[in-house]
Amino acid sequence: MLGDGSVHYTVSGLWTAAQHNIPVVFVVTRNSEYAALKALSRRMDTPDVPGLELPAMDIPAIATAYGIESERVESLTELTSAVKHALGSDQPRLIEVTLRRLADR
Ligand SMILES: Cc1ncc(C[n+]2csc(CCOP(=O)(O)OP(=O)(O)O)c2C)c(N)n1
Ligand SMILES: [Mg+2]
Repeated sequence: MLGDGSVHYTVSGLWTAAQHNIPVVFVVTRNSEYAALKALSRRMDTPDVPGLELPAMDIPAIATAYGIESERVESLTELTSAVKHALGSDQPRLIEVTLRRLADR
């Protein structure tokens, strides 16, 4: 599992999984923000840090570009079914799950 921001730090993992056909299931939580960094900035009393929004990013398309089958799910039921399907596959897959943003913590 990785966040929609963190996926970019480790994007080469998609390439490795595709090249070696490793049946990893990547589950990406999509909240369209760097929530951890927002929380950190609040804790450090540095409000209005720029660049912490991640709008309009098509992460399943990034997986497709690396040759990995992918899908986007919107509910727990869809996620459960997608993960079960992916775990039964002998190929890597990426599932993006859309999250509701929680109140600022
Ligand atoms: C290579 C690397 N760079 C920077 C960080 C610091 N870091 C920890 S969490 C985070 C952002 C996480 O954002 P996201 O993946 O979208 O998860 P969210 O907090 O939104 O759930 C960053 C930059 C890190 N852990 N590793
Ligand atoms: Mg995020």
